[in-house]
Amino acid sequence: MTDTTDRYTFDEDEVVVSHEKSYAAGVPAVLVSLRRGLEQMGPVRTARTLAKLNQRRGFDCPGCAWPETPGHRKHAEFCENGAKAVAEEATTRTVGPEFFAAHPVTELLGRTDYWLGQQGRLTHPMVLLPGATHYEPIGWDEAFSLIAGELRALASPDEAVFYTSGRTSNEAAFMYQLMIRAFGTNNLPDCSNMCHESSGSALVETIGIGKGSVSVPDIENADLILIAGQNPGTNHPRMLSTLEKSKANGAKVIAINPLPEAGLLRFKDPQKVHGVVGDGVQIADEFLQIRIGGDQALFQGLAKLVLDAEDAHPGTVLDHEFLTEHCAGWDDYAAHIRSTVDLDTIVTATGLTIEQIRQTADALIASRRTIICWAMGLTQQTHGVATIQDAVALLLMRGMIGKPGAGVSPVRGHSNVQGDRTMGIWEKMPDAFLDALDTEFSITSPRHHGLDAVDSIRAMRDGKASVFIAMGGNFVAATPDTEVTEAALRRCALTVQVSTKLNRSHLVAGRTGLILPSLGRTDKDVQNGRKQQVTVEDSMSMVHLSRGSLKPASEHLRSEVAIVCGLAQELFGPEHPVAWQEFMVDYDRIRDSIARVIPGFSDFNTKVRQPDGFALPHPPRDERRFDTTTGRANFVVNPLSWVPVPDGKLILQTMRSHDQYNTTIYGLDDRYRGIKGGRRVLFINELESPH
Ligand SMILES: Nc1nc2c(c(=O)[nH]1)N[C@H]1C(S)=C(S)[C@@H](COP(=O)(O)OP(=O)(O)OC[C@H]3O[C@@H](n4cnc5c(=O)[nH]c(N)nc54)[C@H](O)[C@@H]3O)O[C@H]1N2
Ligand SMILES: Nc1nc2c(c(=O)[nH]1)N[C@H]1C(S)=C(S)[C@@H](COP(=O)(O)OP(=O)(O)OC[C@H]3O[C@@H](n4cnc5c(=O)[nH]c(N)nc54)[C@H](O)[C@@H]3O)O[C@H]1N2
Ligand SMILES: [Mo]
Repeated sequence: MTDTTDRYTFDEDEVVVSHEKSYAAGVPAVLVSLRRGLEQMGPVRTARTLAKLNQRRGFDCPGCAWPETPGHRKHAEFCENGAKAVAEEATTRTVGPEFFAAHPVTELLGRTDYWLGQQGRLTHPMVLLPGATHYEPIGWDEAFSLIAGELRALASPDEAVFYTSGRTSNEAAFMYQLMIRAFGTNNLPDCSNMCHESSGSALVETIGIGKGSVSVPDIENADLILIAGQNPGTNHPRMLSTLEKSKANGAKVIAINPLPEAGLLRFKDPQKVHGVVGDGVQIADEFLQIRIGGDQALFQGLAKLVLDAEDAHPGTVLDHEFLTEHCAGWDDYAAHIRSTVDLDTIVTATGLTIEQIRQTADALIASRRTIICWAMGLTQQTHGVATIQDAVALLLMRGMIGKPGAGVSPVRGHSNVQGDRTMGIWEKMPDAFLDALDTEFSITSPRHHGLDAVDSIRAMRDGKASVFIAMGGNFVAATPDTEVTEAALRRCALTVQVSTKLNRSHLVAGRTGLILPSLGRTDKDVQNGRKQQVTVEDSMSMVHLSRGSLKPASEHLRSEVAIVCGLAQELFGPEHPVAWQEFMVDYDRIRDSIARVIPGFSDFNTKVRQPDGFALPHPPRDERRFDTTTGRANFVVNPLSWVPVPDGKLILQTMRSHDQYNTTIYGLDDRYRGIKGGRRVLFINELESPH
């Protein structure tokens, strides 16, 4: 899963393997959430925290980007893994100056990611000075002047790189990108580069906006839902409650996955009587156990069968009106599918039977409202963009976008990763955004594009960038090619990590390393005597408030907004056109600026105070308008890619265990897969590969 080299110690004592679970959630899920809460925070804080999770006057769950149910919220609107995410953050354990004095960095490097995370919340700004063996405390002012000094010493602002993880609030993200662009660079890599980047690329080209087009009520009212390359039981457990409603309303669910994941098979809602005593609800009606990397073949094969059906009964299968009025490239696409798709190859590439593929095509043809959901099982394929574009084509053929109960649903990961992009965390924001930013703040943003995560690593490796600043996340452990990334960071003059918890990235520092401890989602944020609240955007473009309420782990923590504004004041001095101090003490002021810069946010402060917040505009969903190069929804012709396997070879896939959050390890048990006491496991199918 994460680190595989012998440079790291492993946690395992004894790995115990038992049977995998055939259902997700249920009573054990409740017990596990309570146990993790009690271990980390004790009874009072556990009760207070879980009561506020995802409630209207509470905080947004830092677990995932699945939306809250609009209207009525259940008393406990969270899941086992949300509770674990909260326990991880709201823990009462702390890591302060004494800890760093006792543990040299070289010793910490030998610890596992699990051990590092278990030590507790960071409490003080810390610095690792050139040549030093230990981190030592540093004041905030001194830290800011150190960073500003290094930034000002660069030959060009493009020699600095500013990373963002997806938990950063809209307000912090907006101020952060403003500071970076006022400084003069677009070097804004983010965790999305490793995550749903391919969804964004595929969707912008096809429908003109890189976001999903459905809402929770759409999912609840669909006829047919395809769930491809996603494991909601572990990663978006609240999605299972929504799917349960879809099923009650008559929806058919087809899961497309090489693994029979527990949550896709059966779900026991621990908040309902039947979830406690019964067998739970069967989620997937059909399970297509696809070969790894075979999804594009499946989608093209389905397109072929849908076309064949149209040919057999002209005018009855395709949505000709939608194709004529709203689409471009259909004729070329249809010709491509007709002339290149060979069903024998599709069967080989997908590992499915022709009957399974035909039944799926029949379901698509019968459905009046179809949604396709997907996540990392598609996005992280080398041909992910093409695969997603072929999935979109299947929907477009039948007019399944911009109407209730139908559309595209890339299910996002980090709880505000979508909002961060909306706020301008992207290395290639369009000029319209930059123009509006410049007008609002009287600055001049650079127009040349910046570096994404991989190009940032290359630039640091090659000595072309030498200051690295991260707003959250764990860059060395999350990016591909750990060794190269570590060497790249060590080459930097300065690395800065704004973090809540200790992780490996703190131990792989540049000549000077800084750790700046920040408030998290659950913490109370008071600026200038006034309690502040932040906003987030979920996977379905709903924007709403989040208010932390817990006493912070230390008086030295600062909010991400305060850290950005404090650094900007030091970097730009008092004469700067941006009123950093005023934004720092009143987040409503930030929202007023966002309202003027970003389309869809007018009256932001008023609208976001409505009970469920508000939905951002989505042209394809709202009015079947497609802001693409052609002004229409585009069919894109992609040659077929799949992964042929030579005889005697197997394909390896990786996945998250049930007890981790990206690089954060909550524990060593994966109860859904029947593994206890270890994470470094290799599952091998005893059946010989048929191909
Ligand atoms: N508890 C918990 N929650 C999380 C996270 C976490 O780590 N832990 N991470 C958050 C983040 S940032 C994200 S992006 C999401 C991730 O959410 P998911 O995308 O659901 O996460 P993965 O565990 O990577 O699941 C990928 C699924 O794709 C399947 N798969 C692998 N290869 C293929 C393939 O070739 N084709 C198909 N069709 N399927 C394939 C795998 O078997 C697996 O079920 O979860 C978010 N929520
Ligand atoms: N090995 C491995 N690599 C992966 C993945 C994986 O599952 N395993 N998943 C991939 C995916 S889909 C994604 S999205 C990326 C994620 O990449 P990242 O976002 O960089 O990684 P995370 O593990 O989510 O980051 C965890 C760290 O964020 C910090 N943190 C948590 N909450 C806050 C907060 O509120 N504020 C601040 N400032 N810091 C906070 C903590 O210090 C914690 O150690 O990783 C990708 N790479
Ligand atoms: Mo992600």
